[in-house]
Formats: sequence, C-alpha cells, structure tokens
Amino acid sequence: MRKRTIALIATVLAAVALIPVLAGDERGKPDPQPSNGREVQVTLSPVADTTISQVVQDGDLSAKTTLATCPTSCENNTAGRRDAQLRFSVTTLPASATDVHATLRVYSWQDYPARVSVGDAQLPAVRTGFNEFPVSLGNGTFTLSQEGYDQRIYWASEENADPALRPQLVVSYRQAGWKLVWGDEFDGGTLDRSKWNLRNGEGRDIDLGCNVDSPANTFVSGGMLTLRALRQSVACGSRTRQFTQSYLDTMGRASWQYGRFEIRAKSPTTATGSTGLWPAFWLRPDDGGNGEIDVTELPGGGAWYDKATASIFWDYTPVKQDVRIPLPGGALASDGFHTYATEWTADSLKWYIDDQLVWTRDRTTTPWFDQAFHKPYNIRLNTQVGGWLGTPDAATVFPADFVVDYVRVYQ
Ligand SMILES: [Ca+2]
Repeated sequence: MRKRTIALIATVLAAVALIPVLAGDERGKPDPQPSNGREVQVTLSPVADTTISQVVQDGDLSAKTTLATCPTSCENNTAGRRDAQLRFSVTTLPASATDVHATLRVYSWQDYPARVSVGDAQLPAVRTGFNEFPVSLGNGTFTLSQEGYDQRIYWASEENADPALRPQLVVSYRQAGWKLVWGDEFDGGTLDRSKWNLRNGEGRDIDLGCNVDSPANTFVSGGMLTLRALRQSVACGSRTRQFTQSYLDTMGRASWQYGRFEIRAKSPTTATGSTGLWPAFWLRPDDGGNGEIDVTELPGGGAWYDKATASIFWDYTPVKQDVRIPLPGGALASDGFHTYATEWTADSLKWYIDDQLVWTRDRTTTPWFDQAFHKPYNIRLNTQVGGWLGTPDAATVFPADFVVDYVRVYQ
C-alpha cells in the first residue's frame, strides 16, 4: 500500500474453472474452529451442458432451457434417447482436500411423474424447484437420465437468464492441516482493542484520507466490522484532509510466520461511483523491512472495480509481482460477501478467492522469495481514499463501507 503502481497484467486464469454461482453470503458458513481441519463448501456452475432445446418456459419467458431427459418415444424424438449432460471443472480442489462430498442440483419449473437418475442416485419423481442428486465427484461430468415416461422434462440450463436457477454442483470437503490460531468474527458490539490497533490522526503522503479512530469510521455491529470512508474536512496532524478512513493493524499484538490468512468481506467498489476507494487486506513484516503480502486489494473505479489484486512486494522501488484477478463466476467484490485468502508456507504463497486457487508464487517465480518470506508478518486491514489508483470524483459515493464478516488465521 505504499508507493506502487499496479501493472495491468492480463492474466488468463485458465486454471480457474470452478465457478460458484452463489455469493458467499448465500452459502453455509464454515465452522470457524473445526477440530480436524478446515471445512469448505464451494458451489460450482457448469462449464458445459447439452442445451439441445431452447424453449421459453411458463413463468420464465426469457429462459433457455435444457431438454434433459427424453426417452426414445418422447414426442417427435426420432433420434433415440436423449440424456442431459452437465460438465463441471473439478480440477482445482486443493490437494489436501479430504472427505469430499458432492451434490448435483438441477431446477425444474414444474412437477413431473418421472424417475430421473444421475449415476446411482435416483429420484422417484421430479418436483418443482431444485432436485438434488448425491454424486461422486469423478471427472465432474454427470448425466441425467429419465426412465419410463413419454414426456420431456425441462431443466434450467447453464444459460438460464436467472443465475440462481442454473445447475449447481455443491462440493464440500475438509482441508486437513489447517487449524484456526487467531481470528475475529466481529460478534461483539465494539472493536476488540486487544486484537487490533486503530490508527488515529495519521495522514500519509500516499493517499488523500486521514486515518482516524472514530466510531463514525470504524464500528462493529451485527457480526460485521465496517470500515467506513467519509467525505469530510478534518485537521489531520499538520494537514487538512477532505476524507476520513479506517486503518487497523495487529502490530505488536499478533504476527505469524506462515499460515492461511483469510477474510470474508464485501467491498464498496461498485461499477460506478467508486473511483478513489481502495479497500485492502494485507501483511507486512514485523521488522519493517523488505516484503509485503497483499491477500487482496479491491480498488474502485472503472478500470479496477471488476477485479481483485493479489501481489507481493520486495521493496518499493518497486520490485513487486502482482496480478489482477476476475472473481470466479463473473462475481464482483461489491455484489456480496466473498472470501479472499493467502496460504503462505515455507515454499510457496497461494491465493484463493471463494476457495478457488487463483495465483501461486514460489522460488521459481520469485528470486527474492527466500529473502522476503521467512519472518513474522502482521496484518493490515484498511480502506484508503485516493492514491495511485485514482482520486475520488464528484460521483464517488460516500459513505463507502468495506464490510468484513471475519478475519481468520490458520496454521
Ligand atoms: Ca462475523
């Protein structure tokens, strides 16, 4: 968050094909302190389906549908039995994933008196709404087959106009080896000052805001921490600033060498009205020397709002490596709560968004890996106003709230 310009690196995240269709706040929350590893649940949408008919449906006139299960004698189907195939990419589950369970969910607009099976899982009839089939993950390809009835069944396809109706593969697993060692769920009514420092009266050269310790800018309510940026003129040390902002850190209170650093948060950086806003969750070394790990930065403005940044820094000349990452499934940081995590070990750094691996650094990518990343780091959590990625304009909306559900550290 010091002197930096973030290079526009066009990175094709070909490996990222796990696409959750639900925002994080619609998913079941993981157990914050599992006894045997970290509980993870990911909802995927298909990368392909056999959309062989596109028929408007009652109640959903703009929908394309998948003609799923149509026996040989079905209507004018002379081509023989038609089964619907759905394909999901399951290649980026972490290697340490165990106890994997998968459920295929497909949506019907009406009841059908037809047996439908997916592998060994069979439903005696189709009911309106999501129909669920427990499946084994396999290669991520599933076939819906209908038996016994001369009738088409229409399922919502991957192209359905309403993303909430599209097929889903809900994958849950346990990620062994990670134990929660520190965290804040923000369940109280005030900021836990035993865990966090809150900067006050600090105006920096790199931005336009004043870091203030004020309940107007930093508050805990309803299980959430809010870092609120405001447009207001304040005296800030020897300066006058036109914005106030929030900056928390754990310096002198908690630091870690290696671990999984995870945040679940919603960013104020909407498509319009967010120029000059810069929420971030990052780490700096206790010794104040070289090195920085940015779990995520979520700058606003038209050039930035639709991606998250992951980055590491050696120094601020700058020697750095960074990447701009679209959120999986076309999601936006501002459309709901998402999780952003970095797993830091002695040998690598791995970034995850909504539990999908999006970037990896190690000695082969980063000559200064060993010099920078074998010492304790502390957490920084802030919203910066102004700086290298833009200055707020008249359209920038204040108050701007960076809302954090939790911060967790696993080792
Ligand atoms: Ca919470």
